[in-house]
Amino acid sequence: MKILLTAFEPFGGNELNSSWEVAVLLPDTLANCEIVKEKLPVDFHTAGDCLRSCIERHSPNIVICLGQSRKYEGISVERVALNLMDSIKPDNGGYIPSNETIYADGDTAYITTFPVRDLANACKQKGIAAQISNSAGTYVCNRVYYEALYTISKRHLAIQALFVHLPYVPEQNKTPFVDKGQLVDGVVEIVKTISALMQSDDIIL
Ligand code: PCA
Repeated sequence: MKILLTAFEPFGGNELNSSWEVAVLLPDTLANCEIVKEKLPVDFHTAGDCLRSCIERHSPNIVICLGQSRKYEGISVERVALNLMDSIKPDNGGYIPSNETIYADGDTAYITTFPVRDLANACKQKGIAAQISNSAGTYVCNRVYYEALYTISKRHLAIQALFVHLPYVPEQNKTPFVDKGQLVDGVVEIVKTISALMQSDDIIL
């Protein structure tokens, strides 16, 4: 199986993005999966197209998108993507959307088909702080998650997608932060759990 794993470039004046710092430390193969990594721009106008072309180029079975968020002290397994772009801060291109729909022909929201509670629990069982989140926000991470779930739904693709938000890493000198190794272990646990699910009959594509 092939996993497309995306993470983001830095944004909002940060020199690093914890999602990419963690992505580069993940192995290229794990639990019978090949992991292909791609860095996405923090740009409302290009991030969606970028994600979609990564899906077309790599034909993955699974898409896992990582992003940075200061909202939680642990790993946040995101359940929902909203058909909405709304921000008070600019993206890296200087754009500030206000209450904009992403796709007029898209659902109000898409929900991942992955069992988010099981994935958060898999992390917790290894002593890694994790929780479910029912909103990936309305900034670029949500934009990318929406693109993944919209594309899968509209094209009837046999792919499943998940978004995972990570807190800062200590090198960023911001709070909340979690040790890089712990975040890597958490994402590894999520990949292992997903791989086991996909190879059992528990998820029917
Ligand atoms: N976090 C932002 C966008 C890029 C990132 O890493 C977000 O939560 O929308």
